[in-house]
Amino acid sequence: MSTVGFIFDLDGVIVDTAKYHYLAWKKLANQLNFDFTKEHNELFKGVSRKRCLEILLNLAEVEATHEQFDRWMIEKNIDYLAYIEKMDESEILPDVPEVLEYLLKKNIPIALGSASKNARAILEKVNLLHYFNTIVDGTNVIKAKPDPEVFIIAANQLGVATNKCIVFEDAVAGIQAANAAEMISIGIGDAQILSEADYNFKDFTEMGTTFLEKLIA
Ligand code: B16
Ligand code: MG
Repeated sequence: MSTVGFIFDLDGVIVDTAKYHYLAWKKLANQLNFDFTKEHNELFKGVSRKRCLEILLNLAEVEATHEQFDRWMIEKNIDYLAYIEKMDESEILPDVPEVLEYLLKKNIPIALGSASKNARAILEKVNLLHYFNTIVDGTNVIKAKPDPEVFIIAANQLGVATNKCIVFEDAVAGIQAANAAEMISIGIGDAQILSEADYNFKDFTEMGTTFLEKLIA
């Protein structure tokens, strides 16, 4: 059993897929005659697809049958996947490959802990899949963040004690999930929004290997 394990969220930590979620949700919102803005999209970060649609329908004050709801979920995902299809390595956020390479060289186990059901396909598109010892995503998890389930499953699959896991997250619900799992939480993004995190960095360029060494030690 390795002493420590690292768990990465996907959207907002490894790649910025929020912009594609935004475009796909906006298209659906237009059909519902609702003006979906970037501020609305902030509410969707780290939140499951189903919950996003529930929030959108509430905002738009639209009622849907089960069949309609399911159809909109599928339509949104088809539009989103069309954007994902065009992704490549240029979309990886700064210094992510360097951090993954550093951990790999030190034989530190790495997991993905994401709400997305498209996580594996995205990692394949940007050519990072091989770094991950395990992928825990929206296809394996019942309880969404801020529930710690996703990160606890990841720790178990890595064979690392939960209190020896370090989580990188860009969403408040994700930081809360990591804290609830008693893991070390690292906020990537706005430190004010992610104030519940144990540590904060704007992005990985700000972090440096000295900090990683300290965490591993
Ligand atoms: P999908 P993360 C999350 O990814 C996104 O932040 C969130 O906006 C999205 O609704 C969710 O994945 C589900 O994505 O529709 O692809 O299953 O931040 O948990 O990596
Ligand atoms: Mg995220």
